[in-house]
Amino acid sequence: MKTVSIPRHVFTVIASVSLLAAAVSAQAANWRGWNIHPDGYPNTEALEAFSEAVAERTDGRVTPRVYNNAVLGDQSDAIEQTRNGALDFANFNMGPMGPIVPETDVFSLPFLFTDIDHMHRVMDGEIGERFADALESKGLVVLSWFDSGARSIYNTQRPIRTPEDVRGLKIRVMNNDLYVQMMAALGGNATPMAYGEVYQSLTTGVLDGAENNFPSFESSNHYEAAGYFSLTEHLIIPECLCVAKSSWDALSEEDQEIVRDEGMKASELQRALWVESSEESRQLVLDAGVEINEVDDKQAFQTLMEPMYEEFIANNPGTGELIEEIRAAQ
Ligand code: BDP
Repeated sequence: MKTVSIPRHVFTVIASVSLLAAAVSAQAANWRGWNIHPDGYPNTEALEAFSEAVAERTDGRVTPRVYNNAVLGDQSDAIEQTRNGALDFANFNMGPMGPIVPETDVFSLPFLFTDIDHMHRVMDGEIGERFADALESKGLVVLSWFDSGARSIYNTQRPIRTPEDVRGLKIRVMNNDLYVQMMAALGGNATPMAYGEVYQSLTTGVLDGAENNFPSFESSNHYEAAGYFSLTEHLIIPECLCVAKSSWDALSEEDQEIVRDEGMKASELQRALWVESSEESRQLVLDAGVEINEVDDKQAFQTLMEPMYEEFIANNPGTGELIEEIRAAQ
């Protein structure tokens, strides 16, 4: 057999070319991003602006792409997929985050924040950093916090003015046991269900109602089925723009800085768009014939939900002080 001798320098060249190729491919990260909302929703716009800016500023080393309408799975699945690096980034609500990162359960306590500004003060400060650390220890790097307004109850049956009006209604909630407790406190029956299944359940009568903010009530078309929107405003829940820890760790320091900076900008954009979109959606559903009512005695709702706090604090030692700190940031 004839042996061909290859000069040593050829090996060196081949080795360095393949090293280079490996380095380049390790750097070119095609990020897949999960998004539950449709085109045009404030969060979608912010995620898209983030993706474009990151691709541009990293010269294509990181190319994020957003998949809308939860096509990559429902929210609880997507949280797991992002934690294990199957997905690279996402916008998550802290409601369904609770079962995975228990520290975030505190946000699912009704009437915790008095208004959006209060929520911003908490999330943009030192307390917010503590939550970011908790998420990071579970594999999610928080770039910034998004708004999701205040959630109110809507249904197909009647306006909710007092807690008695909730009695017996089947209300869809997000995936977190605290919401089951919350609805039970009002005498309603909570049904945890994936967001994407709610529309049909409302139209077929499997559900009487659900609870959400105006932009989601509108963009999910739930308003077509549920004609009564009652401003209970019982939950103000922050959302994160999160990156999978493994995707984050694979970035150079320079790229991490770009991604973080664009994450912050995405949140500024989302918050600005949120204000406009909430008003537009309110008007749109009103024009479509939805009856919107103020709830004069919110205290009545709050009083019934208050025992949730005692139980929560008893089950989660240390949270009493945290709740006090959050309230003090009012
Ligand atoms: C929307 C949130 C989204 C939730 C959805 C829901 O932005 O993250 O999944 O409500 O109710 O307002 O499931």
